[in-house]
Amino acid sequence: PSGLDPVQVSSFRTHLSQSTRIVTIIGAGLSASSGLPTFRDINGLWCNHDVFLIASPAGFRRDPGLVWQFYSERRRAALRAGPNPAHYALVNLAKAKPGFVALSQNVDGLLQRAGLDENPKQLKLLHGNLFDLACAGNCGYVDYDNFVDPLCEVLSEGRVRASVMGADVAEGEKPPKASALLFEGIAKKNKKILGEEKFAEAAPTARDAAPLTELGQEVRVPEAAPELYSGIEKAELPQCPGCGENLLRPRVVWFGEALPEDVMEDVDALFKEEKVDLAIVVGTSSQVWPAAGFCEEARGRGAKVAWVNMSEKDCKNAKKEDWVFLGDAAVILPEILN
Ligand code: BJW
Repeated sequence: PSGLDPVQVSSFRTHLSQSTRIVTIIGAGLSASSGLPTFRDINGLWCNHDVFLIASPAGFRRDPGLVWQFYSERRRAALRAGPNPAHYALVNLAKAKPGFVALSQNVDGLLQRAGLDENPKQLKLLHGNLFDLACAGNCGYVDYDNFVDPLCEVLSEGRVRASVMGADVAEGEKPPKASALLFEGIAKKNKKILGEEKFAEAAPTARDAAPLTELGQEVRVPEAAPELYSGIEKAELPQCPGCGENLLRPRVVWFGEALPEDVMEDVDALFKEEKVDLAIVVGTSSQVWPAAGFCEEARGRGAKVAWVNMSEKDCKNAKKEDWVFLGDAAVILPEILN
């Protein structure tokens, strides 16, 4: 039992039953109960990594081996996991409501495996998919639904250097991080762009990341400590069969990269519509843009908003008229949706 307030659940369900256009904004918390770590929680994926060493084009150029090791582990973990009751609750809702659409930041394929990809209009993948590969250059080669594991010998299970996944760090000890170096470079640049005063006011995440996209230019990744290199040669990594010149990369959206154009067109069209009845924000820390802005876009189209999250602080943008359901999405969604 979820322990939710029955009055809240009942008023939500009444509104749900009257809603036709329903938008869900989805993050990593949806798959937490499937055993996949989230990004920013205490034990999350970034815990032992620097975001920009892994999830940026500059990070990939710096050490594609490190990035590929990280994504190989993620592919394996996602394949071994299965959809949980939260995924199935969303799929059931999608079947009952043709106007349902999921805007998902997740790349793990679990919503598709639960059955949501039967209607492509109902699933928009904002940040790509771990199982699509693309040329890291410009040749345009894409390999969809590639579930091969390992993709090459050097990416076999167990070959991932322990330090990459943080496993060789003794308990209570901090893993080696290049963030000081990395952020120093980025921060210096931002200070120059923003000016001392604005820089001091900016949130740490915005100080570190904003110029990546706001100015449409890339941050140079400074040299990181030697222990943060994978030591893997490019020749050992998956090569693009399209051009024979570049590496393949996971077709996910990294910091500083634009979201897929077709997906953004669909999202723009959605928020130009006359009316959205209901927005449900599930398992996201709402820190990453542009997805972080979608809830307010929906509100601007008249939507009532519901939040489903383990943490109250991640519902900080909730207004007093919103529904806030705190707890595990895998418990809450089946209760409130089906
Ligand atoms: C549970 C639970 C349970 C746990 N039940 N809940 C404006 C201001 C400042 C910066 C920017 C800005 N606009 C853009 C930027 C820059 C940047 C950005 O947002 N930076 C921020 C850090 C500030 N954005 C971008 O760069 C984006 N691109 C872009 O804007 O392009 C513009 C452009 C146009 C033209 C040319 C060029 C550019 C791209 C963002 C890409 C993000 N990529 C990643 C990696 C994807 C691949 C991969 O998976 O590895 O996407 S980063 C990572 O964060 C991943 C996630 O999808 C994303 C969101 O994370 P999410 O899902 O919210 O996870 P968590 O861990 O943060 O939260 C989990 C939540 O679940 C928590 O709330 C828990 O409490 C909860 N939870 N268990 C319910 N059981």
